[in-house]
Amino acid sequence: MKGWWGRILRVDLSRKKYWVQELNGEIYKKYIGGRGLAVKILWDELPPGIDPFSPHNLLVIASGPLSGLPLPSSGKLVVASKSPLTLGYGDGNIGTMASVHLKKAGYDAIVIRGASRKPIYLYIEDDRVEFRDAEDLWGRDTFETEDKLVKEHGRNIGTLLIGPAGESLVRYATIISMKGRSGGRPGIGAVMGSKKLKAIVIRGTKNPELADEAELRRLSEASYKEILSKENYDFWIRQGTMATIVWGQENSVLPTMNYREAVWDHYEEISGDLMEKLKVERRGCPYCNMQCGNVILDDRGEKSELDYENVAMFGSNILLNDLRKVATLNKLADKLGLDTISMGNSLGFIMEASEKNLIDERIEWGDYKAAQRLLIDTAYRRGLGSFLAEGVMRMSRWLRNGAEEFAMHVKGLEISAYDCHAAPGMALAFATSPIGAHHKDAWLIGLEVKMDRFAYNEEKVDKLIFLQRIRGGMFESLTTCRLPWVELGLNLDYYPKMLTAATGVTYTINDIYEVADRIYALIRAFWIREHDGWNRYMDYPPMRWFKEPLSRGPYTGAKLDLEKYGKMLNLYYDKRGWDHRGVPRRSTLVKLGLQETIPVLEKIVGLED
Ligand code: PTT
Ligand code: SF4
Repeated sequence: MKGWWGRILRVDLSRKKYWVQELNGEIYKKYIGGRGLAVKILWDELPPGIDPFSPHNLLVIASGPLSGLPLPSSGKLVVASKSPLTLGYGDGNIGTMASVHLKKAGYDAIVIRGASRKPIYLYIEDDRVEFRDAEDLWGRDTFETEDKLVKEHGRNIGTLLIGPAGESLVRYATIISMKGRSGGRPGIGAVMGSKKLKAIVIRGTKNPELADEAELRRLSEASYKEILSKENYDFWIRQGTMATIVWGQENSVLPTMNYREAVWDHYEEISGDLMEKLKVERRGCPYCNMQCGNVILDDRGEKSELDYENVAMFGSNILLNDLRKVATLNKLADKLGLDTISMGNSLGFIMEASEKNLIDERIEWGDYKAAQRLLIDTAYRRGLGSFLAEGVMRMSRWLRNGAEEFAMHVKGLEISAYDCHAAPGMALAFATSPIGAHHKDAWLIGLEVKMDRFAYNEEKVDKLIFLQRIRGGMFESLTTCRLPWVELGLNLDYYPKMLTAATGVTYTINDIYEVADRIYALIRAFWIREHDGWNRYMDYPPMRWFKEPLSRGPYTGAKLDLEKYGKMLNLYYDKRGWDHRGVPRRSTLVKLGLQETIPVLEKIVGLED
């Protein structure tokens, strides 16, 4: 096999055993790698209905045939599990040297089962795997932990680790690497914590055999060069994702006051333009020549790496109009190992619950001190922080009295930073994202602002499926960063060509679409299997966007239309070959070669032809 190793490292933390599983080429052809490999393993091996915190849950660390190779922005990895936040399929994508070292160590993926009784970390060096004591690391933040591991093992390693939030099983704890890269929004860090696994350290020294090295080198040189030649390269290097603050304001999608509004008078105080003036450093993921990690000093003088989502969620969404203070909350989240989007969302939710007298404590909008305290208390599950650690869906069910209408999530995953009162297509993108409300699979809003904003039409559905195939299917299984294509317009044709040059298997873009559709249908089957009472309303965005119109900005009065949304959702299902309950049809499953799901789904929901 070329491009892939055909080897999965299997680790059992309960028995402190490991072994290597050899896989044949068929599974790789069908799923490519990354997310595809992860969902196939989770579907095949997880006992249905398990508690995500039980030792039976699996932690899958999966690379793809292009990740970790010297190709544009390839230093990425998928981390996946059954999510403790959503109880469905959960994954995240993290930029990390662990991607490069995993490839060099000779594995396509690591699959971890069981749980240790005491804190441990894994040290993997090619074929050698050690279970190391982590008592001294447990309780430390992610930055200290990284420092300690580097001191012990040297700089030439890749790390994946958790902070106090993962240890305390905060349902949206993430995995952190390289002091500030984060992955696994749906609580993949908490799964790692439930296994008492503080860190994974990888060092690899080998190179995989590639089908056509010369061609891959040629594609690599050409694509790196094309990236540098792009018109908006300089602006990207200056602002990265932070340019989205001004864009969000101009297009009325900037989440404001827990997604009550979509514009904010103080947006300039958290903008990319201001960030540029404060910038002290730029960072990024391995093998990237368009690095987008913009670092400023926070209000305590510490370096903090900003991205749009983090700033919008800790800025406009909670009405905190000071970029340095926002940077402090962001830095704390990285150190503690909390997802910034879910944390910012949970803060917005609790501020609104306080305003509506649904909780005893008074927490004002924009209260920086309270936000800081709550963030730390969440990571350690202290007092009200323990409530926030459950995420907005669970908090709202507990509070009742209308709280569910302003709990901004889909399927339990908090919405990322785009208001959708005036963006039905993006609302559908959030609602049908395979991990719950995340923009990663389809940032439809970028296209929707150039279309008829209020249309619920076929064009939007087609574009949504196209984006899901490319972003959620191709990039998540290759596994490389999608931003060279999304932000700078790198020619998409490079990717099937690189895939073919690496593996020797000929892939056209249509072959990749088919893999993507297979991955989507299998993830959907996983959700249906794991969720009692699956129904189409799990594919709906929060009620706030249907019921409470915007009261400010160019789209004052805008809200979503329930009936039109339902029709657009049906169209989406039809195009995917799913019935109007959101269940893949038998014929679709057969066409995609997912026969193994048929008896299971037949028994749970019954299948339509
Ligand atoms: C991603 C989500 C995002 S998406 C952001 S900012 W973004 C938040 N970043 C967080 C952070 O930082 N610290 C923290 N404690 N929590 C955070 N939560 C949020 O997590 C990220 C970049 C970005 S920055 C984006 S869009 C792109 N995402 C990609 C993706 O999903 N797939 C892919 N093939 N390429 C991508 N490229 C870009 O990567 P999740 P990262 Mg990420 C600090 O993790 O779970 O997928 O959620 O990994 O290495 O930090 O790179 O405006
Ligand atoms: Fe990482 Fe940004 Fe480069 Fe993507 S563009 S690989 S997120 S630094």
